[in-house]
Amino acid sequence: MTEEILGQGSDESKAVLVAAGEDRQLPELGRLAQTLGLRVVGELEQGRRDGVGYVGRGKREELKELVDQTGAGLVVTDDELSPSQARVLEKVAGVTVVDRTLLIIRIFEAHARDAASRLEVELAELTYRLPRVRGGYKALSRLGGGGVTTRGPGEQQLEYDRRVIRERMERIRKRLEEERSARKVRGARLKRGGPPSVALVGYTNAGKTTILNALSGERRSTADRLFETLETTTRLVPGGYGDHENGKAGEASARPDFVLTDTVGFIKKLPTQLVHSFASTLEAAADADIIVLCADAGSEKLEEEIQTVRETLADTLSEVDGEGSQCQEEAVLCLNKSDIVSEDRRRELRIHYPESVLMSARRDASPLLGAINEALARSRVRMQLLIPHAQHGLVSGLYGRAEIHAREDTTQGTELDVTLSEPQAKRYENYRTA
Ligand SMILES: Nc1nc2c(ncn2[C@@H]2O[C@H](COP(=O)(O)OP(=O)(O)OP(=O)(O)O)[C@@H](O)[C@H]2O)c(=O)[nH]1
Ligand SMILES: [Mg+2]
Repeated sequence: MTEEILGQGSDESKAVLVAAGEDRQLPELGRLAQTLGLRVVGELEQGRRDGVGYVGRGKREELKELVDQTGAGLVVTDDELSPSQARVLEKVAGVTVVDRTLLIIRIFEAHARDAASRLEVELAELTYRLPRVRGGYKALSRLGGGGVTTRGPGEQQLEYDRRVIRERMERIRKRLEEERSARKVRGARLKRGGPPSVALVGYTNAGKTTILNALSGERRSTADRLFETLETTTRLVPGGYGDHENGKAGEASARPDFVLTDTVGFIKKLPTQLVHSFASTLEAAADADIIVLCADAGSEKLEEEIQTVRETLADTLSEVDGEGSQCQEEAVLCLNKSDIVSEDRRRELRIHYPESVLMSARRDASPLLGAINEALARSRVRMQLLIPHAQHGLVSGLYGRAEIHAREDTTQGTELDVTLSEPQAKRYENYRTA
């Protein structure tokens, strides 16, 4: 696998990791490296980041020694490097230097399954490559970037290369934009009068796909690798009947169907070039009636991972969806993989996250089903609206987001009878007549 992706000899499967600065994530970087089939043979860190060479001069010398000792063929840094930092580090270490951004881009590339994800990754890579064309940043060509960077050193050639990259980026953006519009139309059609929707979001490897599989009977690929899922998938979760302890079958315990969407996982220090790749995840989250935030209860950085997901959702949504879209908070916090945490820790988690669902999707995902149904029931609000003609945009905004029971155009504006999810209802509160 390594050779396939890195296109190089055996040495380059051995990597030394380097992290500098306050926010260091060496264990996670190690897992990212392993996801690409690399073997971690050494680690080095420093509390301060150096502008010239990522780590200071002394550490750079240490790095050189470590690389020589271990026979590593690759240095992987925990942060994105400027082209000149990469050159400095490469010169000292004498081997290829790959930064966190390129590593994640390569993982996305290896895991992209559908045409849209492939285009997203290509766009991310071109965005990464564009400012690095001049320097002929070695890692790019050696890691299979090839082509454009290796063609020629001449100034004219460089200009030509940049133009080619920009044109390709433009074409990809257009294609993706078209796809996105089509998706929106499709989504709106599905949504009108359709079952309520639930988006499953969370840190990478938290178990989102396992949950989707458990609840929908699907068999999508899950693996103990980061970024296993890159495409959003929506599946119907049939409601059927709940347990009938207190009622006759078919009575009030009937559960409604809902659609569940599995999404791309988030990660700390998400490369900005890849934000676009999360567009459909973020759209799914923005359009869903409720959001389920799924986290790995066994993770040592549980709280940090939950926060990362919340922040990434809030920060990137406006970028992807433009103004006016707002991010809702999760309705359900699901702490998954309870089977791998101790009884003590489970008790602690129950105290710390009293509202959460602590469960193991591997064993039994039904506790989540109950929580989702309750949240859905809470989240729907029926209301009558009068929207003045001047605010007509708000009416079209309702299509795809609301169940519309009746609509009438009057001289004052548009009168509507709708059922909305709670966050959407807040937006329309000013126009409510009943
Ligand atoms: N022990 C245990 N492992 C679980 C549980 N749920 C999921 N896993 C494992 O955790 C790993 C990741 O699960 P996925 O469902 O692929 O996680 P994901 O959130 O979809 O990950 P990405 O698609 O990479 O973002 C797999 O090896 C699963 O088998 C659980 O309840 N208990
Ligand atoms: Mg997944």
